[in-house]
Amino acid sequence: MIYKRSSELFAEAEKVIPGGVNSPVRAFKAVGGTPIFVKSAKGAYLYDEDGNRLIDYINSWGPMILGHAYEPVVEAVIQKAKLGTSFGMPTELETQIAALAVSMVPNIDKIRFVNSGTEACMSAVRLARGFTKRDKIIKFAGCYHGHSDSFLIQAGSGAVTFGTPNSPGVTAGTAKDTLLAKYNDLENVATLIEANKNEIAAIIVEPVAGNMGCIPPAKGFLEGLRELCTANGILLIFDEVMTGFRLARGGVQELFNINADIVCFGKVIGGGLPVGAFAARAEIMNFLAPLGPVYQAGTLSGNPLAMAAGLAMLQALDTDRAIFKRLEEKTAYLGAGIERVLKANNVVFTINRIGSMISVHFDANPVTDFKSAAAGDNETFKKFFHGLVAEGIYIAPSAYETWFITDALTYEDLDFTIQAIDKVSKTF
Ligand code: HOZ
Repeated sequence: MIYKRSSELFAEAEKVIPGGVNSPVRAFKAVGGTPIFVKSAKGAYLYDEDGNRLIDYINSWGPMILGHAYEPVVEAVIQKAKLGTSFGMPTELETQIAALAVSMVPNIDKIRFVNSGTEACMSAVRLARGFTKRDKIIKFAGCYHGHSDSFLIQAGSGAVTFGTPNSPGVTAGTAKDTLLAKYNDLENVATLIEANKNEIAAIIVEPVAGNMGCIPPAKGFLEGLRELCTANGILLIFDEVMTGFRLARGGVQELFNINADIVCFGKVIGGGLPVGAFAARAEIMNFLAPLGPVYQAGTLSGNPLAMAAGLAMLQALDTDRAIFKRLEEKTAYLGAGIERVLKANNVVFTINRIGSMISVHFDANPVTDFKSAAAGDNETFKKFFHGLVAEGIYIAPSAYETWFITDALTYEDLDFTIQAIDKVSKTF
């Protein structure tokens, strides 16, 4: 594949945008080379500025669960745009998407829309602090809840990819209120709670981690967190930015039948437009301004184009009740195929998979937390990544990211991908 135009565009971008990108994980720093500039996308495919076609396994880091340029979403946005793009006043559309989301997700009465997953998690923590009148939170090493100050402590995703899991710029005062626990280790969480009795407002967790590769919760982990929270007056926040409306209609709460106190959304809920949301039962949500004392706001929150895209997406997922099973089957097929060819080529690997999330780790040991995720062989990952790009397949340019499977992928696409992985892994 030729990347002449992408290289030129990247050189231009670097002059006026730090690192040439508006979000660090796009910059290829973990794998080397030049970011690919996208011209357009349709269904399961990306088309770049050099005229190459790539099968897409990032899908905008999750939102495009039904494929790129999904017609009902595109049409909804076009129609809304003709009526005005932002008012800073309430619209009926906001109530429609809120009502639909509340009907799809268990255990929530009210939802507030924001503009990103970062905003959702940041606001959820503020709400939890206001509600419990406590300051501290527990987060897990390798979990990523966006780039807000409280979360950039041993964060996953781009933060760890670039070696800055604890970012400069986060004050010591902020950092001291974020306690760090080990994912899938309940004893560790219990010890932290004991050492900070009556001081912890919330435990925030990706109920299926997706920012150190895909790491499903160990048996009993989420149930244990629920029990610890209930016993200690702590709110349990599920960051379902990746998993919400993806692993099940009602997200992980539905999938594992475990109730969180606050749930955060992003990605799929916006249908590819910038949308986040956080939701809870009324008792908690009524603590938000203008009803309650916890302030949270946004000029573009509930923006009509974003709400139109999100509503069209949720309606599609609500209507097609077979979608999550279909996605799971496609992902299982892909996982089994990758396993077969990597084994045949004597590659050391571990595959983690749940629903339509999957990650390939170049290490023989189980990947269950940040430490085991970080043990993967990054040199092999680099060869894997560039080898796949050369074959017309795009995965995330970092070993710490999850692949997101879209329903637009055909079994022919999956077979093509498995064959490409066979070819590439012979060169390791
Ligand atoms: N939160 C996304 C998945 N790790 C990455 C998006 C980004 O940081 O650009």
